[in-house]
Amino acid sequence: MDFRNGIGLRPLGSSAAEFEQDLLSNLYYRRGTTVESASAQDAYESLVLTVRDRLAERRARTTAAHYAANPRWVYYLSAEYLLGRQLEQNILYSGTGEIATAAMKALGVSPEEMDELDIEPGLGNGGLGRLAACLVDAMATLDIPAIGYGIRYDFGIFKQTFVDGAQVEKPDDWTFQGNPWEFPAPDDRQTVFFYGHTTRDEAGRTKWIPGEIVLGEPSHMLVPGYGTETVNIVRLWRARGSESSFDLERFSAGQYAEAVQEAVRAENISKVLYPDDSTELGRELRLKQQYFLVSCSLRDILRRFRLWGGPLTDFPAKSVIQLNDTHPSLAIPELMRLLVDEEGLGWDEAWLLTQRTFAYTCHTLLPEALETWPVALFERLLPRHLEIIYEINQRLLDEVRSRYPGDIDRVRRMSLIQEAPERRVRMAHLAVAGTSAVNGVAELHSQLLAETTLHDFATMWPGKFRNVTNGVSPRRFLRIANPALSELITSALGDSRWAGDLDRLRGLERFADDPAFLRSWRDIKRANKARLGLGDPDALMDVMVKRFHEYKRQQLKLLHVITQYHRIKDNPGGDHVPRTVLFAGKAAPAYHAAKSIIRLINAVAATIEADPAVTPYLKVVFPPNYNVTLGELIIPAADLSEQISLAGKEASGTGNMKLALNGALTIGTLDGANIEIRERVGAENFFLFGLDTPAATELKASGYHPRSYYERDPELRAALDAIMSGAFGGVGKEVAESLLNWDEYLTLADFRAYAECQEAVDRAWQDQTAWTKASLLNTARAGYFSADRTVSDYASTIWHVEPVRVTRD
Ligand code: B1N
Repeated sequence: MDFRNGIGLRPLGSSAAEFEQDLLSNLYYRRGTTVESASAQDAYESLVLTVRDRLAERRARTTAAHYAANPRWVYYLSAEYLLGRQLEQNILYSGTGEIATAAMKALGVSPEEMDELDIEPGLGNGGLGRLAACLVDAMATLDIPAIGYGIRYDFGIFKQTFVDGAQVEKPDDWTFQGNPWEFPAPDDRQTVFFYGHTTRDEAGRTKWIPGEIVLGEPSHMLVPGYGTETVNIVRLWRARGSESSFDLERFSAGQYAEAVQEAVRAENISKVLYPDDSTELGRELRLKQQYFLVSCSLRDILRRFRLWGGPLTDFPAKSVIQLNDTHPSLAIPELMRLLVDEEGLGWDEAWLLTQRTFAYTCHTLLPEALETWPVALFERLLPRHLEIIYEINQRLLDEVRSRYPGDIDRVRRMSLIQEAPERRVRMAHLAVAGTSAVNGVAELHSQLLAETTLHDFATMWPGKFRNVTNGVSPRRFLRIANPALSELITSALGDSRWAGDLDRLRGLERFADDPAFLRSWRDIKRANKARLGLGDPDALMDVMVKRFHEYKRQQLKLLHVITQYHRIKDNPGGDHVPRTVLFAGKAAPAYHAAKSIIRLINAVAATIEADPAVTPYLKVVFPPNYNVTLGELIIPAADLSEQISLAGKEASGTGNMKLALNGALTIGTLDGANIEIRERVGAENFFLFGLDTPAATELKASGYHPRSYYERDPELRAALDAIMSGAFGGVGKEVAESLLNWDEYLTLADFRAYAECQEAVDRAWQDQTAWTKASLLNTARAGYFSADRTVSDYASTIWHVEPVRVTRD
């Protein structure tokens, strides 16, 4: 028998009886229990193992096919992955839907009950983390040999609760019952150095003598492709104390706590996800996390490369490493260190290999989200990397000086080191210098990057800069999240190929004037609202779901809600369009302004709820703890998608895509991917308002006075006065004050245009047939926003990789 790579494995049965047999066997032999005494958790874990085994078998074949092909691999490095629940997706992808349902029935458990026990790994903050999950899903779907690398945080993104309307954070101990989806791989553990100093040996090679040594232990989660045999993985690193971190001498002397102190310190590195999203945070432990991820992953990538045995000069031909923002950008000096110090390559050769290996995706334009780290911290934590960064910088600035003689200011601007007010390393500059491709995440964003934030680099290296517009998984956000609509689409199009080829949704356009079809479409939306259970399913469901940030302008939406409340109060018998306004999202725990907005929303919701004259027309709901799972429930129920950031601030947005795909109409500014959504769904099916980027820039430059808008606009004034006078339980005065005195994101300047646009929304809603047609056209034309398209763009323009098909035998 040939035991290599799963060859010779007994294939797992595809009948219901065989699936039940395997489930029972898992219950008995892996859970050690019987049907009679099995708990729901036992049933769940046995089910997971039974599904997982089917994917593990595909994984073995994938590995065999990949090694045989010896391809160029994609390595995706990301500090965050928001994978969402695994069970339903893995049942779908493994094609075990029917047999798993039958087995659950035989066991006396329901799919809903099993899903409830399937804990979402919240290893990310928001869009950036969910994008990573959508991209690895699409890479597997397109048969691209790829590994995602990340950190296995013990605690994921905090759980949001409300106490008196204020956000209170609770820890997310997501593995308290273990994680049955995960495969530990302790054999592949790596050693990571921190602190210490550098010396030179007789040959002149630099050696790093570390002050702390930590182990990185990997485990992986399976990432199956849809409609293919490929199963890729996400490999997650967990920090552990090294053997020497247990102090036996102290232990013997009875100093038990002191004996494990070092191990505890080591394990803290992967203890918790930092809950900041596009906001500033410069903590030492975060830099340690970043280096931990990078060091473990690069050693693993090199280990895999050595299995093949080719010369190091072929490393870039066999590996492309995509950096998900600057969080893993230490990979650049780390690869230089490995090539120069450990492999003995010359600087120039190592630098060419490094640049050819890496590509960098930038996800922001906000200055406070561009990472910089104090030089002093670097010097202590990563002394050798700082030397390497200085060397990279010297060569970079030599090039700048020779290209632009005498332009001293340009040298200062482009330096990897910011000098004042404090010396700091600019990670985005490092990422641009050390890669061969830099991309933004929507057309406008990529253009603004090249014109503003990274302008000097784009001028010097124009060929490096690209756009790759984001996308979302059609499986998770349509097929799984919206089963009723998926069925309707499948029956209309004749088959379900759209889920793997989203442009096929175009075929729905021929139903745009079919009254019976439109009625079914509308009935499903109504049923999705009823399923969500927040507010009257016949009311317009107006949805704003995303992290809380002033630039996203939840406060603008809130000012409109207060205005609507006043209009209803002033005209109780008026012809008001009933609306449920849904907010959901978390604020970074230290972001006080964002938390104040949350608290004010909850206070306004309570005031409205207590007013029977208003409740027939207006309801504000704010379900806590927005995450992937809750998104899958809310998004299919939305009629209106709020994408109202100040133009030029939202890099892309991806919620905007998920909502349009589910037939919500967008009310939005010309920001991020909104622009591309509008172009594709058609201007007549999109509610556009507000300043565009040049107008916003000009208004700021010419001196912006928010108070003048307050003084000129009676409804705006009434809304702000109500807050200031304590109409909402005395809550939120700081929100109003900040808007009146500062209003960094031009909320008041856009208020009137927004309110008028919302009136256009109300008018459009009165004609339900026309609305439903626009809804259908949003779905039909959203195919471009599939993550499959995004990945195929990366593959052809940046990665230059080819698919490798995995066959059944
Ligand atoms: O990345 C998403 C975009 O769709 C959003 O527009 C963008 O805001 C988001 C530091 C970030 N940019 N930067 C972050 C996250 C965590 C962190 O610690 C920054 N997230 C985005 C996907 O491209």
